[in-house]
Amino acid sequence: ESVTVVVIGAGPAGLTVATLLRRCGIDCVVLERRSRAHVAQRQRAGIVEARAVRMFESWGLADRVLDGPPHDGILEFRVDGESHLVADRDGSAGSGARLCPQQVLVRNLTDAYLADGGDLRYEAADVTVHGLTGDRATVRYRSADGTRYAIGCAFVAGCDGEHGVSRGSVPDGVLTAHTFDHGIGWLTVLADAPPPPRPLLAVSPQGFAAHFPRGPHSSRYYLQCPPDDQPAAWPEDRIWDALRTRLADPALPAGPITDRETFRLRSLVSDPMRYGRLFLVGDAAHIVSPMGGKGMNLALYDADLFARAVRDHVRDRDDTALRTYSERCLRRVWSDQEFSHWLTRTVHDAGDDTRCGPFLRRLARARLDRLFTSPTAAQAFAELMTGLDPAPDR
Ligand code: FAS
Repeated sequence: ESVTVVVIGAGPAGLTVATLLRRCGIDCVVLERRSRAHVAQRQRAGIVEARAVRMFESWGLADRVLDGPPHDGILEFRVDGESHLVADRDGSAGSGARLCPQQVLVRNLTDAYLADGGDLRYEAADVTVHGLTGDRATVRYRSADGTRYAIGCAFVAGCDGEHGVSRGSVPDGVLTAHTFDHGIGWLTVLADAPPPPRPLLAVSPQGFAAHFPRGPHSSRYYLQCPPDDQPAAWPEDRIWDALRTRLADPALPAGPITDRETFRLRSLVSDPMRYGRLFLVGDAAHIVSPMGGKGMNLALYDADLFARAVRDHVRDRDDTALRTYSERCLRRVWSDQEFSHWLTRTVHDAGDDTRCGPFLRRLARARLDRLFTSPTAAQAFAELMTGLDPAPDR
């Protein structure tokens, strides 16, 4: 078998790459380790930022792949129970963010890709990558019935997330991994409980909490916890008590909890995001803490750049975009890492100062005060939330 691109992974990155390539008439195969049912139910991100919405519009895909109401462009910060509404729309003409849960986007991309005749193979096991610096690469895998395949390709899109095989296919010493650990834990909870009218970030002396919409009848909550905490330390009563206290909302309605997990807030950036014929896309290249909702949106950004670069190569015999892919993606990655880091420190240091001390707590409070009172600071915040780059890609 031989195709132009083999895509490893059918999450937001892989399916966006594959769907965009199909739009360009470029042949590709998607190899996904898990079943379609498993991938379709994985609930994570909940907002497609304005830049990504406009990206899908530019490909004529927005109506097919984006569901969910437009985000009204307002975030609520609740500091010690006091509410502050902050715009996260930058005022530019054009579509704003959409409250489209990640699993809905993934399902719609899957349908669009298959409807366009896309080749998507689930339960592809033992994927390995070969010949990345040769004339053609080869991707090998074993299908669910045990048959072994080898696919020749011009490019491999490593869209297999943080624990995939593609980044590991790069020889030692080529990639630099930049990592940061905030020393902060989060308990994240999904519940069939009424969503808030808008995303809510709460700062309290007991620690950070957040309440985000995840569809018309679901909510995602975050609760700051010790970095090594486990879900078992959080029985339902404790979860709802902590949320009502930190969100300063004693009447917060509860609901059946459908998922709970704990994780550490940390970041990872792999540099470069390319090795020969392998291009790393999304979480396979970078991890950002969910603060600011940038993880999935960065995956969509990378996917768009990669698909356009392959289109330029195939249609125009122009490899400029392939050569600059890593540099251009990393410029955006570091900008979003910085924003997420700033927001993470601000909303955590401003609350519980047992972790950071009173001096850093005062700095964080000053940053919030500036955000709530300075139109310039608010505009800078809104620009970063939309993902719209004031200085278009170089
Ligand atoms: P993914 O991990 O989504 O997809 C990788 C795919 O590759 C998976 O389907 C996997 O099965 C497959 N795969 C792995 N190894 C393979 C192999 N060897 N062979 C074949 N296939 C393989 N981001 C936001 O923007 N906003 C948020 O609010 C947000 N909240 C989050 C909450 C949680 C609890 C978590 C864990 C993440 C959150 N994220 C959020 C980040 C998250 O959404 C990721 O950024 C996003 O899934 C990245 O998409 P992909 O790069 O496609 O990686």
